Amino acid sequence: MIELRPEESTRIVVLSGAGLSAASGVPTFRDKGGLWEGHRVEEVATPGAWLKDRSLVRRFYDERRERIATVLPNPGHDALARLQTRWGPERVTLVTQNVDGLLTKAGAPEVIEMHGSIMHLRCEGSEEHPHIQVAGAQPKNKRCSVCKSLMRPDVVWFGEVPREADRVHDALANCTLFLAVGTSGRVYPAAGFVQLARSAGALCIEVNPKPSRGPFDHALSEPAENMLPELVGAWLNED
Ligand code: BV8
Repeated sequence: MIELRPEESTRIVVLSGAGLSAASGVPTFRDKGGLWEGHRVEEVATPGAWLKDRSLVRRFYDERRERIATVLPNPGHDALARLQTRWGPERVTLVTQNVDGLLTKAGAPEVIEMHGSIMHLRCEGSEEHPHIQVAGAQPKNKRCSVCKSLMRPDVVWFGEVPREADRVHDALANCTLFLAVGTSGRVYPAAGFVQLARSAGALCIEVNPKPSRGPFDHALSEPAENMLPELVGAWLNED
């Protein structure tokens, strides 16, 4: 365990990936083959797949959403939520690639869901039109209340632009500590965040039992649900 006592002036960016939710029972994308019904995520989570076979893509999200609706945050989510609650969102920026909403469920005041939310649908015609919340299977042929287009999962697919990029870049340019938790570092632009943090002079730490071999100063090869409570406990002087 590294001896790290962030002082008052520390500004932290935490990037989380599927590994943060693994202990909650949400399967990751690339461990154990990471296939869904023999499809690679990159094939199903795309606008082309949606246009080609909406029912296949709806089934992909319905199955994950129904599973996610039954799981709870784990001690890793709880630790990040406590850290941001105590030190405030100005000092602790939580950016997640996950679409499961578990950091918010754990009580984190402000989460940047850069890949969207599986628990919401949006108009396939315009992101500006009203989004709706769903818990289980997506109602078939649900239409936008504004333009009557079909609704689609409110997630960022491959080939689509991630959310709140400017806000994330601003946080990375000003951070002194960058923590990547449970991500394989395969998907861009998230995989490039460590480089941006390094250029800002931040100390870069990874928490992952299988280090991604990105340019981190420290690789803590421990599961997030064990490591994060330990790190945050020490930082918040929790006994
Ligand atoms: C973009 C939402 C341009 C959907 C996701 C060709 C055409 C178009 C684009 C591209 C292209 N080729 C490459 C690209 C770029 C592409 C990309 O990166 N492709 C990859 C495959 C090479 N990226 C994009 O298309 C992005 N958009 O580039 O737009 C642009 C960009 C910026 C500005 C302007 C324009 C959009 C990518 C978003 C795709 N949507 N999700 C959904 O969820 O269905 S990505 C998907 O993968 C999830 O969000 C997931 O989080 C993410 C990344 O995976 P990880 O989270 O890292 O999960 P993984 O399973 O890989 O790893 C888990 C890790 O956890 C492992 O390392 C494991 O060891 C560890 N672990 C396991 N247990 C634990 C643990 N760690 C800690 N504790 C544990 N207990």
